[in-house]
Amino acid sequence: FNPAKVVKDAVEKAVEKVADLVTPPVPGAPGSKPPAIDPPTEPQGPLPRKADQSSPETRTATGAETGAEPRAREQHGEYLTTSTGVRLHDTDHSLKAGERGPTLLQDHHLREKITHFDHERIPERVVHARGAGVHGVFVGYGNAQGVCKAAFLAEGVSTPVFVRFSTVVGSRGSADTVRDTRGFATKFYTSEGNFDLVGNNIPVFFIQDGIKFPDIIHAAKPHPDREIPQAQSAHDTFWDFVSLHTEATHHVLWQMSDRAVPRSYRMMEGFGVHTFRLVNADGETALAKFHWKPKLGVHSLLWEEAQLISGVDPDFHRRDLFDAIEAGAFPQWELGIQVLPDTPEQTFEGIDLLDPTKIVPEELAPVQPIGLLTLNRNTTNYFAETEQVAFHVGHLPPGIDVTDDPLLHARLFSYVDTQLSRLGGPNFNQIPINRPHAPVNDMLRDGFHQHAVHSGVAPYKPNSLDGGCPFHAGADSGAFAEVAATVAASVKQRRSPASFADHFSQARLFYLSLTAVERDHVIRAFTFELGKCYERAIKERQLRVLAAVDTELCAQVAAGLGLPVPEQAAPAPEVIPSPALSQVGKAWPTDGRVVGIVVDADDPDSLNALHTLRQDITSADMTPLVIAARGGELADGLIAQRTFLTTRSVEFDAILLAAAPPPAPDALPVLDAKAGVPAATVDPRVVLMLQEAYRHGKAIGTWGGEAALAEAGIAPTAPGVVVGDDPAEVFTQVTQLLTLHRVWERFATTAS
Ligand code: HDE
Repeated sequence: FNPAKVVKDAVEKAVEKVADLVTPPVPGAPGSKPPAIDPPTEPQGPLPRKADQSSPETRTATGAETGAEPRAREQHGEYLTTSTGVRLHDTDHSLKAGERGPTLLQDHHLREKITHFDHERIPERVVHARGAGVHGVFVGYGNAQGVCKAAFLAEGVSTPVFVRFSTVVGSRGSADTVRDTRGFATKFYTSEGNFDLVGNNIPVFFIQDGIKFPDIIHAAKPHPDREIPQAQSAHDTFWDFVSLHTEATHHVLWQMSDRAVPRSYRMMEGFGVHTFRLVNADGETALAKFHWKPKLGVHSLLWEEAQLISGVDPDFHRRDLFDAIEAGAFPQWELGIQVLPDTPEQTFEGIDLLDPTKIVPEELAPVQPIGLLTLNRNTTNYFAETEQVAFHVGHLPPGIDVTDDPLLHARLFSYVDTQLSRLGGPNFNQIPINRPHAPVNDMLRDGFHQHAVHSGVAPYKPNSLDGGCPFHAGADSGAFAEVAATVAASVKQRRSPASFADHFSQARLFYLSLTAVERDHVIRAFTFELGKCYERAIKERQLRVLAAVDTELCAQVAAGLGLPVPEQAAPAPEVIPSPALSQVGKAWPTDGRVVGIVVDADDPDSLNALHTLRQDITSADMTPLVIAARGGELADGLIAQRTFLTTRSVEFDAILLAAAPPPAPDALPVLDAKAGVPAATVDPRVVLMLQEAYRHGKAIGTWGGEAALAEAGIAPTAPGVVVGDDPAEVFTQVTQLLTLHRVWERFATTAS
């Protein structure tokens, strides 16, 4: 094997393909011949463009074209150059005093290459560092115009968007499926300027006042001495803080629920969290909470699955999102609003709308859909787009205004401030991914990384030298025409209103709105997380908090920790549950689900009917993945996409067995063989796959794999197990099961 030859052959092939596009190097011209020793670096024709390699935008912040060659920064040019466009004939050898001599400082290309590399990283986000971004489009339904004049909500108006999903606590390289809140930030490039809806997948927050944000984040981040644990809340500092700071309790309940381990970004709700103020064309106002409702429903992983995936595929959510979009299964959400009257008290049905630890149950104020978001394009360059995108809760179009939520106000400061150090200066809105699609005509000048070449001499107002430009928009079309809302008290004070002191009623409301199996997950999550703490005093304190939420929850967690159940300090508040908060029991579309098909690579019978079956699965907008003992082509055109070595059950939503494959040579030896136990007849990795899939409540279907079920100890009559002769019929029944996400009957629950 000669890698250099492989590269050379590939290059030659590519050159032949595009020969007519290439200007050949002038033979014998100085610099046209590289050192003869290095075939892959010879100046050659361009490689064909990658299909997905469209260029970043070339528009300036003012909307004009730069005139630059649109593909100027693509990796498709004929010659490698320096950053100033000078052609290079060698990038593999530094300039040395002789073959074995010291490297020379005069080598500009060496220094430029290394210096630029040294500065490739920028500081990761202080929170939400791990993320995945994609492009899409939002189309308004037009029904919100009565309450909000924003142009992008008008009927049929199509607005480009960029969405970044994220975890909160982990570093940029941390695993996707950790227990955490997820960010759901959307940048709408509206005709009236950018609107950023910077939300989460949990509708409430840990704190009521932004001044405490550094406290909650310092507590949740890894311990400062050893920087462990990474991307976890299961440690002493987190539980120390939240057990002392009971306004976090409602968010903590959500964080310990299935919401904190989503099955996919495509299957999460999103929430604006704060109450916003909407303004219509007549200047009338209403208060509103924003919701994103996924078309695929809200679904989660089990905690054990999430933990396994963190090792097996730490990029699980990122991969899932990108693969779905690549396959054309575009995820969709409806944007919805709860519309609430804008009263001087800023409350609704006794709920303080300025308190971000409270929801308004959907049963009290329905979520009304006002537009459709479709995510349909992956990024071209992760750094340029996902890493450099800069959201800001203050990016609001005319018609959407802020309220006096003290959490929101601290955010209004923070999001610009953080970009100054993260993106290195005040001109981050000129970075292509942040550029508005509306014309920009500001008077902001100079600063680090200034990309615009501003003309004119009078970037100030009033002026006469630039003809008085730019002019003010009228109040009807301008943003920041703040509503003349009354400010309640004029005494300067560091205090919260009395209503903010209720820390438990909605935590209890959430818990009681869950089904028994979901409550069981909450109990286990608390028991797991507190079980990872070292300080007994912290666990006991958190148990006292749980006692204030629900006695049974507290008792179950105490039992798991082996600690006494504390006395309940006050009777639990009376609440009316909100069934809309539960994820279980509803049927949803199965689009984008992943179905694994286990086959026996050496049994042609098990491969029969697979072409048709795969077609059936694909036609149902799901992804079939064939799993065999070995990779490659198994039969005519039938490829094994996964092998027993490369996959675990956690990759699939359902498993179909076309056979009971015998142990392959690379399977681990069966440990009991020496003890005289009969050798396994089925590959132990298939047995493990089935046991895990069963334990995780996944649908299992088979025609010909009964022996594998038996070896896994799964009864053919068990709930969610379909045994038949006809693969198509088995698949139909499995699809039915998939609409409920899991076979919930399999879970014995401890919660009543
Ligand atoms: Fe953020 N938050 N946040 N946050 N937040 C950031 O901004 C902050 C809060 C949220 O994908 C930072 O550009 C403060 C609530 C998302 O790029 C920073 C407070 C909600 C993202 C910041 C909050 C969020 C961020 C870090 C308390 C849900 C990721 C990097 C007052 C409604 C955006 C950055 C992306 C990011 C500050 C509270 C959501 C430091 C001070 C509540 C989705 O500015």
